[in-house]
Amino acid sequence: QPVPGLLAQLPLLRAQADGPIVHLQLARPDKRNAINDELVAQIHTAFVNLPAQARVAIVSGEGEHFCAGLDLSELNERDVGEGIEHSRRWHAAFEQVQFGRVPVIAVLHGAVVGGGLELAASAHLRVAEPSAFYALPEGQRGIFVGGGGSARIPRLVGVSTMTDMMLTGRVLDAHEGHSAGLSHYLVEAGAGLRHAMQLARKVATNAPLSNFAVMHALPRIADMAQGDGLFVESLMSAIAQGDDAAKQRVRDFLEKRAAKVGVA
Ligand code: 1HE
Repeated sequence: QPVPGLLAQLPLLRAQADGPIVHLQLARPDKRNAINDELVAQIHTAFVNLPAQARVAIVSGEGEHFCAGLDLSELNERDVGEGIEHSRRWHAAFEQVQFGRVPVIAVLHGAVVGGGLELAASAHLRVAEPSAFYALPEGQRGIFVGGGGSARIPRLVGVSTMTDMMLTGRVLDAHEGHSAGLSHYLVEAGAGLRHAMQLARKVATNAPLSNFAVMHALPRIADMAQGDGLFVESLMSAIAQGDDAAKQRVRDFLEKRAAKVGVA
């Protein structure tokens, strides 16, 4: 169903809700979902204003491609100062994707390039279809990543692979991208959204505090020195365990009401 409220008023992002799952679709297919100033602002607005019932978000692209990256038609209008502000707006928007309220699943097909790959890298899970291809053509365009790519993409594929993609313009097909670590799931053509919905339903059944810990504590701990990370882990795990949801789930398992691992 369409999502009521603010999300229904964003013309470049089509929002649909299915219970706790909110699906946001980039809706500029005639421009291959290139992200202009308006679209980046709408991504920001959408993730700040996810409806209260949302427990998971899915991001996909309308048409033949996920996203062609930065809208290059707006690039030449900016001076250096405006360029910094522009990049910071992307950072603010994608910060809400990665460190917002709910886990985000990206469905990737066709071009996942430049800023499109930066958006995909901000999501928590990536489901790719065989048509997906990945590139960072910033080098060819005379620019640099500005949407958080230099911080997020090396954490998926390593600095070395990103260096290759940026220096040589190398395009990774869906299989190469999958092997490199860009997607978690590589599914059949046309099956991306269905698969993402299945995953979303699983993610939505977790205790919200567990999902919060995975989204907010895990990447921060990974960036810490081990001793600091272990200390934060102890705090986070005690907070999660102290929650009623955890106590109930553990009781359910001990009293044989909860599924065993590996049993649907
Ligand atoms: C665009 C853009 C765009 C398409 N900005 N208008 N990104 C790139 O360098 C990728 C550039 N795009 C492409 O290489 C191709 O368009 C695709 C491989 C993505 C798709 O090809 P195709 O044949 O399906 O479409 P097309 O015919 O190339 O494009 C259709 C229309 O979309 C056309 O406009 P039209 O008015 O002539 O119909 C294209 O101009 C337009 N279009 N991509 C503007 N990117 C925060 S920093 C991030 C830095 C970056 O992202 S740099 C990478 C930019």
